[in-house]
Amino acid sequence: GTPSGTRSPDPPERDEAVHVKNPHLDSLEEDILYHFNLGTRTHNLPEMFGDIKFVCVGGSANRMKAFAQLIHRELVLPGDVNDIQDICAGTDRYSMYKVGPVLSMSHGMGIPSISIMLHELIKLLYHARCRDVMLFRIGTSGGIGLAPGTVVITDKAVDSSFRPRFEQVVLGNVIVRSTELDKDLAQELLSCSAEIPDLAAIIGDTMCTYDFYEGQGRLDGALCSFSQEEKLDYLRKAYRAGVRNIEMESTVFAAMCHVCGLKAAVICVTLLNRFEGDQISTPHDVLQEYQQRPQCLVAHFIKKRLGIA
Ligand code: R2B
Ligand code: URA
Repeated sequence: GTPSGTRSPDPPERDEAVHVKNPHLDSLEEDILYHFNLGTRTHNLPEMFGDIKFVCVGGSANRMKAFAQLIHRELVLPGDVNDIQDICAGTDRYSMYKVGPVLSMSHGMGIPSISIMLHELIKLLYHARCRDVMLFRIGTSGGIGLAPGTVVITDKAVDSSFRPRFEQVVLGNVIVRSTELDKDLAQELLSCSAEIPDLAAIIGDTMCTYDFYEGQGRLDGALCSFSQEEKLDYLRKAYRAGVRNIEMESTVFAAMCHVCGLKAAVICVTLLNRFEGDQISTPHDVLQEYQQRPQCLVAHFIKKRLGIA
């Protein structure tokens, strides 16, 4: 594989190790994962995390706790589901739960929040010497031309101009990174979805924005500088470009996983059809059930990979 010290723009050759792309890291005497309240001196990361094979991330801390409990039940692990502890309890930035080979972690809302979390998560997997790790983002989104409740497995994560790229400002310059995701993994997830009753899933492009309101063409924010017709025009253009849902983290998630040699997938349920409106008016219990759909799909995938489904 590529030595971890090179600063190549290319992804590493496919091997199972987790790569960090930072020549300075190995000269650190101690690496403090500040937002996790973990560190290489204070914690034995290989012992705590070395057996992780599946990492699932999602915006909300409660949802990721529920996912950890679901995995605990589905994998029939020893111990009480109610005893699962937040490993990041020492900080309220993120929540982290480990159940067997599965790590379930929250990332907050938006690119800056998930980006900080991914820097520290990828370093954690590297320090723990994990191998063969897959990452999943399970989340919510606004659908374009789909029945609410549809699960979208992302083909390409695209920016607000429908380009499969993520721009990061580094020392005042813009660096562009590819947002390619693993096509085989997306297909495998789609096949899994067919085995779950009443779960409609498709593969499509996912648009990632920096805002929930104006940034997603909503007419109901505190500010709005465009008309209903202009909004619909933009959503129609997105649809024609292949976009089927809109959320706020997929491009940086895809870009960082790609550079570090991690297989990754994005699975988001649509809460509404944006051609029909902007407000999320669906009853709470229906939304709760929608949000379980990506969790069920990834749980089923993990069970199949582990040979227990
Ligand atoms: C989906 O839902 C959140 C906004 O409501 C955001 O984190 C996202 O990507
Ligand atoms: N999350 C988003 O980012 N947009 C939506 O419309 C719904 C959930």
